[in-house]
Amino acid sequence: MGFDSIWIVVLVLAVVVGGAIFLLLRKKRRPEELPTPKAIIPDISARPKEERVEAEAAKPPPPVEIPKPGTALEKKLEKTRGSLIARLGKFFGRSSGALSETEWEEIEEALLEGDVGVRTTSVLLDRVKSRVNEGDGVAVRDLFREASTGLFDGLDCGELKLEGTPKPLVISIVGVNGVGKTTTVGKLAAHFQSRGRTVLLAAADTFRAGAIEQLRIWSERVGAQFVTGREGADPGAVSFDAVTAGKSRGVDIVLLDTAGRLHTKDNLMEELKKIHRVVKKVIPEAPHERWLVVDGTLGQNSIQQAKEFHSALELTGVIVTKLDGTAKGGAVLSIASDLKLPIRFIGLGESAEDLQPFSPGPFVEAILG
Ligand SMILES: Nc1nc2c(ncn2[C@@H]2O[C@H](COP(=O)(O)OP(=O)(O)OP(=O)(O)O)[C@@H](O)[C@H]2O)c(=O)[nH]1
Ligand SMILES: [Mg+2]
Repeated sequence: MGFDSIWIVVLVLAVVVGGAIFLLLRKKRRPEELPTPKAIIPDISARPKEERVEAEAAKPPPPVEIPKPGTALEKKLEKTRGSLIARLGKFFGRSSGALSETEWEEIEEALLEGDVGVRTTSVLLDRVKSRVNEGDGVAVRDLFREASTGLFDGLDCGELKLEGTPKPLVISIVGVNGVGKTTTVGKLAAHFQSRGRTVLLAAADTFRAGAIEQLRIWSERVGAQFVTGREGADPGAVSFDAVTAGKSRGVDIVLLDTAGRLHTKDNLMEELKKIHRVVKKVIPEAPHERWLVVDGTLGQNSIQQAKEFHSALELTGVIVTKLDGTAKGGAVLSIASDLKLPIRFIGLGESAEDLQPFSPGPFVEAILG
């Protein structure tokens, strides 16, 4: 091989090696030639259903966004709504058929923590799961909304129809101490008066110092009539006088504000039964309505309480108060479905206008976002 030929070989080698290095570097620098994330995720739509379920379940959930409250009710129920959505929100947009067993368990846990209660949680999950089999494409949120609203089916919730009711209509307000009975009586007076009805308030809590004065202030604030005895007077006698006065004065509605605390719970139930017996001497069908006030911040603890009142007094409705400051609003679902009692009103604050007739649809909408 001559000198020239060696040079030619060296040149050819240099061109080949240089070209190879150039190509290698170029390849590294071209991100578009890397497989795209889309290409990494296999197309699951073409797979059989079982595999699809697993593959969808393996996908990371989208981040949970708690939407800003839109309606006034959403704003008042913000704590309940926030805590439910924080736990359940990541499932809401998903297709119900795509949830794994672990995810269903997570949903169950979230409902229990939201104070929906063991029995109602299992009723809800049964309903939702039975719908899943019908069509696996329905969004989880829609199924829960439907199932939750369904818990109130057959219950005559919301404000009382006042047309054709007896005169006076006697409503007894009962509940343990501090749940908001007196405040609710005041708010109810404002509610009925704004609907053109005359109202008389009876201070039948003569046990607690200050209770009579508290109701008197409410009666003045909302412009309702007021009847009471002296402190320590017999609550039965006060109620008798109030219903008698209501009848003779021709008022539309008499509201009885009763005590929440006595020496024992048995004493309390006996006193309430006695009040109800005594007003029957004036109007045999009275008290026409017996509404239990429960404190919404107590969550599931109020269910047992409500059962005891119901078995002693045959309640006709429930009012849940203080829902404005609690994350336990989910308990409203089980109060209705466990007790099979209509929720009449909900309390959303301390002033007269913070009482709303309860309506299942808007309530469920407000807590599920
Ligand atoms: N945030 C809020 N507070 C409420 C609500 N309803 C009542 N309250 C407050 O709860 C406290 C107790 O209310 P009361 O009406 O005195 O309760 P009660 O059941 O009559 O109490 P006793 O007569 O002692 O048995 C008061 O400070 C009320 O202002 C509500 O819906 N929301
Ligand atoms: Mg009171």
